[in-house]
Amino acid sequence: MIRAKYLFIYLLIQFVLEFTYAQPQVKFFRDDYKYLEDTRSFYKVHTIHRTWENATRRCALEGASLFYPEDQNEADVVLTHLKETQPSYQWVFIGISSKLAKGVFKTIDGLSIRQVYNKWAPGEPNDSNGEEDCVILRRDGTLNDDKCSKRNPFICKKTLASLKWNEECNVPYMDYKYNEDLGRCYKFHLNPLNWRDAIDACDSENAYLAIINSQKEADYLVNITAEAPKNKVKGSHLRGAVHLGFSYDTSENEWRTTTGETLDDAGYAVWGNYQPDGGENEQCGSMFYNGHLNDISCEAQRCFFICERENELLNIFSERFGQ
Ligand SMILES: *[C@@H]1O[C@H](CO)[C@@H](O)[C@H](O)[C@H]1NC(C)=O
Ligand SMILES: *[C@@H]1O[C@H](CO)[C@@H](O)[C@H](O)[C@H]1NC(C)=O
Ligand SMILES: *[C@@H]1O[C@H](CO)[C@@H](O)[C@H](O)[C@H]1NC(C)=O
Ligand SMILES: [Ca+2]
Ligand SMILES: [Ca+2]
Ligand SMILES: [Ca+2]
Repeated sequence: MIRAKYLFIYLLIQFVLEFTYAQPQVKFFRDDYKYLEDTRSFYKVHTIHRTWENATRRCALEGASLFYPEDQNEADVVLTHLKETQPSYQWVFIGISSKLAKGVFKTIDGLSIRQVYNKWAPGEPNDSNGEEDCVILRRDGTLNDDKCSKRNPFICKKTLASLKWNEECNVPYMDYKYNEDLGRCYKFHLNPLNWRDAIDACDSENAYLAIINSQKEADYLVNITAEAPKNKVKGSHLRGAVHLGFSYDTSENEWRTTTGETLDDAGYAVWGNYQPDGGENEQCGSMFYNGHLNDISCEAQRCFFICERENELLNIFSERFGQ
């Protein structure tokens, strides 16, 4: 009898441990990334061609990194995926370059190319004209050094092991915070960017540059702006305002949100004193730290910004669980 009891407890503990450790992790990162079981990683083939630097940056903004094959197996499975999805692509930039030291090829995470897949095409790398520091992977599986300033397609990669899931906001980005009253998630970005790059940064996170739709939302954005550790950020950037998702529509002669609404229709149009005041030099939107709107340069001024995201609980549920 006593034995049976211990056995039962033992089995119960085993069961709990099994359940905790062996719980299958949901293999979902974002709907634009494809999971490949062979390498237990997610990949996205980017069709907008970019320079090597910009490709690297874009992957980082998506919370991923510029793909390079770790070994023959990964080169094979990713090339198969590339050929299936983009049959016409001849090559992609990969996360290997010799930008730091001529002739010394390193991965973006600092490994020597000798430690990873390194099947150069015959005669490569040849550093043609002394201008080739960035590596491309050709569809035949060979590598070539090429100019970093060329615009090429590229692939971003995220390993399953590095995936963290923000349950409240249903995103793989832990720094989005849910606001219950507004039913939205927000992230205060502490890396100052100009307005256009801020648009791109929010887009990279499947979010959008925040749009104020009510006084309550304005109050909340003022609060998260006040709480953000802004003073810890060094370097020159504009202080006192954060970018928001509206700009001047020169064909309509009107300020409109990035979703195409007038500010009044969107639900908030409280400008700061004497704003807008910049004329042609300030055709993008921002908010002073007190919540009042301000026109700002689209390119010249870097400042903090806030991304916003609907929760889309049901969509994400079906995306993650394939229903
Ligand atoms: C690269 O990114 C920068 C900053 O986002 C942008 O200004 C530039 O136009 C981009 N260049 C190319 C070639 O895409
Ligand atoms: C060097 O490599 C480039 C491709 O990056 C190729 O177009 C060129 O013909 C090569 N040059 C020589 C001299 O082999
Ligand atoms: C903003 O913060 C103030 C003071 O902490 C608080 O009373 C108020 O409810 C907050 N407003 C919103 C919309 O979060
Ligand atoms: Ca070459
Ligand atoms: Ca909003
Ligand atoms: Ca202004």
